[in-house]
Parts: sequence; C-alpha cells; structure tokens
Amino acid sequence: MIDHISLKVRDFDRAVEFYTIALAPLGYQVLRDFPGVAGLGVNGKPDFWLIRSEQAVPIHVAFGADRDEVDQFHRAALAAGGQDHGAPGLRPEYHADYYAAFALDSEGNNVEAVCHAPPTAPRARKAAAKKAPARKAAAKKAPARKAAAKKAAAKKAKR
Ligand SMILES: N[C@@H](CCC(=O)N[C@@H](CS)C(=O)NCC(=O)O)C(=O)O
Repeated sequence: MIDHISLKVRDFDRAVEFYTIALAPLGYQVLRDFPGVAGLGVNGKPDFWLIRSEQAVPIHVAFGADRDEVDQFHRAALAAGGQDHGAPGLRPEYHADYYAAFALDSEGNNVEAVCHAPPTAPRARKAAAKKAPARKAAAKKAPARKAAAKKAAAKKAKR
C-alpha cells in the first residue's frame, strides 16, 4: 500500500492553492506546512506532499472518491484554474464501473479523482454505516427499556 507521494512543483504557492481547492471535496486539507513543503491529507494523515523544486516533472496521480466527489472534484479543480482533461463519467476502457474525472494543474500534472464502485454502492454503504451505530445503540437500550416497562407494569398491578 502506498503511504505517501511527493509532487515536485515549480510554483509552490499556486500548487498549494490549487490542490487545497481541488481536493477539498475529497476531504483533503493542508495538514503540514514547512517552507517549500506542504503535506495534504485526510483525517490527520498527510499522504500527498507538494515540494518546491526546479526539477518538476509532470506525473499522473489519482485520488479515490465516490461518484459525487468525483463530480465535485472536477468542478473545484476547474474553478481553481485547472485545465479540463476529462469530464466526470464512466471509462469502460478501464473497467465497467470506473467513474473518473481528470484535470491538469498549472504544471501539467494529470490529476484524477476516481470511483471504482457501482453507482448505488457508496450511498448505500454510507447510509448503512450511519444506521449501524444507531441500531447498535437501540439494541443495547432495548433490554433496559423492557425492564423499565416490566417494573412500571408491576407497580401498576400493586396499586
Ligand atoms: N482525457 C482522458 C484522460 C485519461 C487519463 O489520463 N488516463 C490516465 C490513466 S487512468 C492516464 O492515461 N495517465 C497517464 C498520464 O497522465 O501520463 C479521459 O478523460 O479519459
């Protein structure tokens, strides 16, 4: 598994601005900030680093996303001055559910957001994940609720 990658850029400030905006829909933000070095990531883990360098060679980098985030990434990247390199949509040439969008940053790096899951899967998964803790809590409360109802019924019967 890749832990992190570094992208060498000539115009550091511009790159930091571009990636901050373009990757915001994916939850990325600048987490580390040193002179000429910025680490972006999600949940406190910087895994995408920008490094000021005169030896910048354009690369291709792809970020995992759900389909909505792919759409939002593409809009944000263009709004941040990126060049359209492929509108959001399926790329069946890669595989049937490969949903991606592409933008070039100001130095020619090919930046992609990609979702590999079928259309309904991410939302369904998110909804299930949201419901799961609530269901667990309800299950935990159920015996207590039953006991309270029993106690109340017994009290009523005594009267
Ligand atoms: N304009 C193309 C871009 C496709 C693209 O850039 N694909 C990646 C692979 S997922 C690639 O060829 N990367 C090589 C590179 O940028 O050098 C599209 O919208 O499909």
